[in-house]
Amino acid sequence: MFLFTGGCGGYIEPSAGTTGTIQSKNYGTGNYDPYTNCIWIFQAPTEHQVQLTIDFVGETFEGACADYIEIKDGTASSDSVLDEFCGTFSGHVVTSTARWMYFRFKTDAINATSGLNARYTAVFAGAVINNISTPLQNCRTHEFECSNRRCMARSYLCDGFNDCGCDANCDEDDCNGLGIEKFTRIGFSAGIGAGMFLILCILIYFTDRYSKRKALLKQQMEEEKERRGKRGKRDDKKTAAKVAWHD
Ligand SMILES: [Ca+2]
Ligand SMILES: [Ca+2]
Repeated sequence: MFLFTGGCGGYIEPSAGTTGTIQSKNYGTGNYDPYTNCIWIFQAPTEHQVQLTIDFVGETFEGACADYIEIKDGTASSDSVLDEFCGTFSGHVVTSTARWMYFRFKTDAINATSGLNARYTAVFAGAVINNISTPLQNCRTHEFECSNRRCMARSYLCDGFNDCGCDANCDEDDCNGLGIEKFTRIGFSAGIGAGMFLILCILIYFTDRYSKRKALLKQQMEEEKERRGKRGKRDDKKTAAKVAWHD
């Protein structure tokens, strides 16, 4: 039986007697992409190891790896290095110590070549390997589980960077193509909303102040009118009294 796994990164369970293939983008028809970060996690059946046979052409620059393969002896980037290489390899065989393998294809910003073609299978090793290396962990409730079974903080979702190391059902998938722009747009909208709210508050403040001032003036005018009315009545009584005395 033969399986082909396309795309960038994923979770694969190889089995004995079955061979599958993973490839970098455009393998056989062109060059891989810049800024590639593809991570495959393999889990073989109990008492089996993961085995890869790798064909690879990756860019080197001044004797150092620019685009490279990194293989860890477990499921996490923190596990011990099993193999790491760039340049040209054909039929390069790598076997995990235990049931798990972390496989990463990473490239820089410029210059690409034909890339990666690797065949995977599971080989029987016996019970001796079962408790070696890091078993696959379940993600915690506050984490996002990538399709390659890596666990990622939810703050890494849709931030424009491929943190999971895969493209389908991963942290930058289903973001409506917005990435960082989405947050810029949200920030811009929030800024406009806050500005409009501030203007509304200022308008309410001055309208309320004007209404109170108008009511106070009206009250003062009525009080003054009332005072003048009382004073006028007193003056009329005095005048009437003077007239009576002269008479
Ligand atoms: Ca490159
Ligand atoms: Ca991300």
